This record gives sequence, structure tokens and C-alpha cells, in this order.
Amino acid sequence: MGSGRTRRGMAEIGHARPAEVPAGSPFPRDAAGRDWLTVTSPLLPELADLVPLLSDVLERRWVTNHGHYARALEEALVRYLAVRGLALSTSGTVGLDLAVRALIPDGEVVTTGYSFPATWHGLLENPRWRPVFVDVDEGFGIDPEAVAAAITPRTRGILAVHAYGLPCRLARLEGIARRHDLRLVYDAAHAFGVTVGERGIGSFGDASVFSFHATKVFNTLEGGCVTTGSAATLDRLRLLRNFGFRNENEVAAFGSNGKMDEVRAVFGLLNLERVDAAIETRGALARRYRERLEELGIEEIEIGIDPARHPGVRLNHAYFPVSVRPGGRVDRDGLAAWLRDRGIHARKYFFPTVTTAPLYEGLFVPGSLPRCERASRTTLCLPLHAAMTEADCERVVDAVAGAFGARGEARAA
Ligand code: T4K
Repeated sequence: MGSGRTRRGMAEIGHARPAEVPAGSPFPRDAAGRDWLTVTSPLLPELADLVPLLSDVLERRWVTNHGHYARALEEALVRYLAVRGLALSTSGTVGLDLAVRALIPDGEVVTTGYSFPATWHGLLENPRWRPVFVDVDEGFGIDPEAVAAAITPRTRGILAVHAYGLPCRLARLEGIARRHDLRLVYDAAHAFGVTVGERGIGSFGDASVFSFHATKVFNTLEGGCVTTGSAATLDRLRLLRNFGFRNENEVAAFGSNGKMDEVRAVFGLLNLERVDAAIETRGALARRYRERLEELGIEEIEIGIDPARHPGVRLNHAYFPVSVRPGGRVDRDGLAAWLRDRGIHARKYFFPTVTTAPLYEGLFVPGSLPRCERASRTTLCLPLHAAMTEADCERVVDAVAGAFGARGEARAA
């Protein structure tokens, strides 16, 4: 298809836009006319690279159900993530559902109380599993000691999260899983591109689930995948994401629909070519944040990720979490509001979480998750993405400094 036809198509769509859909970004310019600085911004391919591939999808008239580009993306991701097997899915949430159903027998699943709700909502909705929430360690990962203490004769699995892309305590968790014959699934939604020594993070445990949502380091707009080293598990994942059909004459499991379509796969293939450069940019910005915040020496602020504490790990700089000590000049919510007033959209990931949302009351032992509680009430993720510049970084640091009266601007009330 030629580009003229493509342009005509776009004009027609523009003409047909329903009146109630507002034009442009939901984040308008701030009072000073500057663009809003959002916590993240999607990695996107160039239109010129996209058009020929999308034209090919249209010409093939094969747009989903394990098509050419979805299979190509699976192969490319197996290599990039350094894993043995991988099944694409329509989202990280669907990937979690597939992984749990493929691997964990009915019973209790020990999981972290500090994550995005997608981690456990599948477990909570399905009476086959009961999540048992335990606390995090002094970082943001599930505490292996708490996992070991929570195991009962009914425990069947562990669902751990590499929060902010920081690897959990892998060896300890694998030891516990092996000793108690439990399935170990990692929610690696944030951990795309992270490596530990020579190994891809997705090669640990029985399976790992990645999110390819637009807000992640690597995206297919919406999407995700499950990685596994077991051919039997991969077969089961593929069955479950395709209604349970093994072939057109045989339905072998109560599967659902988790297949990735060709358009998203094309976005994925193009984004994969740019993701290493994006991670490098993120890393440079994270280093700058660290240097500048350390220079300011604001005693209420603690930087959440210290690469020096993760030797041998290639981090992906998915997020830049800071912890704001309560009871100081400004608390976490005060800082978020101060930044928002200056056109900076920092986010309280993860708030609300298990301990801080009324929805989860009664689902955990009160007082048993003090670190989750503290992290949820004190953590703020500063903007960090590959389209940011060093000047954007300075703008955030200046605003943070202003909030604490550390430089020039009046302090937040
Ligand atoms: N496990 C964990 C640990 C997770 O964190 C997540 C999802 C999952 C599992 C489930 O994976 P998925 O099913 O989503 O694949 C976002 C994401 O929607 C979600 O994927 C993510 N984690 C979560 C931590 O964050 P919101 O509610 O913060 O998104 P939103 O719309 O407020 O956007 C955040 C920022 O991104 C804004 O500042 C603007 C910017 N943005 C967003 C979109 C959608 C853009 O610039 N362009 C865009 O298209 O949830």
C-alpha cells in the first residue's frame, strides 16, 4: 500500500473523530506554558518505519492468531531476554493469569503486599487460589524469611514481584520453593531487559511475566509475555491463551483468549530495536537525578534504588522511586502536590496497595506488613523516560529543592 492511501486513511479517521473525544494530551501545558512532565512516556517507533510493516499486515490479511509478526516477535524476544521459551499475551495481567493457571495447583499462594493490584486480582477473583500476603524486605522485594514463615500444608506457589525492575532475592526464593515443592512465578512486569550475571531475569523460577504496556521500558502498546524454561509449561501456556485449543479438532483445557495481534507485534519488533538506547538514556538520567539529589542533601529524601547494591545486575531504570520520610518539612503527598502544581506528574507507585486500600481489608493479618505500609505511604516515582532531557531532570530537581526550601523557591506548606 502506498503512503498516499495511508494519508487518506488518516484524514478519514480524523474527520470521523467523535465530538466527545477531546483532542490532544490529557496533560495540557502548565500555568507557565511548559509541557507537562509525565512520570513516563511511551517508547514509540517512527511512522516511516511503521508504515511498510503495517501495509504488509494489511496485505497479508492475517491480523491475529499467531501471525507472522507475532511469531517473529516471540523469536526476537527469546533471544533478547535470554530465555528458553516465551508466550506472548495481550497484557501483563493476562500473562499472570495464564502463568498461575498453567503452573500453580489450587491452594494458597504466598505473595507480596507491595505491588500494583494486577499482581493479585486474578488470584483474588478465583476461588481456586488464596493469596497470603507477606511483607517486603528492606528493599521493595518480597521478604524470603516472611515467605518461609507463611508456608502451610496448603501452600502451592509463590508469586514474587521484581518491583521497579529490582530483582528479588532469587537464590533464597528458589531454595524455599525447591524445599517445599512449590511453583515459583515472578511478576517481572517492570523488569524488561534486566540481567543477573549472564542470565536474563526471565530465566529464573518456573515462569516470569512481563508487561508490555505503553508505560513500560519496552511496549507493544498493550501486551505482555510469559517466559519459562519448561517445554511442557510453554505448551500449556499456549493452550490456555488460545481457548484451550490444541488444534482445530481438539480442545484440551479451559483456556481463554490471550493472543497478541499483528499490529501490536509490529510495534514490538520496532521498539525492540530501540530499547537498548532507551535503557541507556534512562540510566544516564537516573545517574543525574542521584548526583543532583545527593548534592542537595535533603534529609527527608532517600533514593530508592542504589545500583551499587546490585553488583552484576544490569538494571533497566524503569522507575526512579524516592522515599519521603514522614514528619519532615514536607511529606510524600505534599511533595507530589507541589510537583503537580509545577507541571510535574510524579506518581505514588504503589498507592493504594494491599495495606492502604479498604478493598483489601480482612485479606491480611493487620500489622503484619509494616514495610509494605511504610513504602506505600512514603514512595514517590519521579518522571523517568527515554524522551526526557537533562534539562527536564534539572526541572524536577529544582522543584524538589523548592519544596524543601533547599534552594530559592518558598517551601511547600
Ligand atoms: N504487575 C505489576 C507489578 C504492574 O505494575 C503491572 C502494571 C501489571 C502487573 C499489569 O501489567 P499490564 O496488564 O498493565 O500489562 C500504569 C499501567 O497502566 C500499568 O501497566 C502499570 N503496571 C502501572 C504501574 O502503571 P497508570 O494508572 O499509572 O497509567 P496512567 O494512564 O496514569 O499513565 C501513567 C503515565 O504515563 C502518565 O503520566 C502519562 C503517561 N502515558 C500513559 C499512557 C497510557 C503516556 O504518555 N501515554 C500513554 O499512552 O497505570
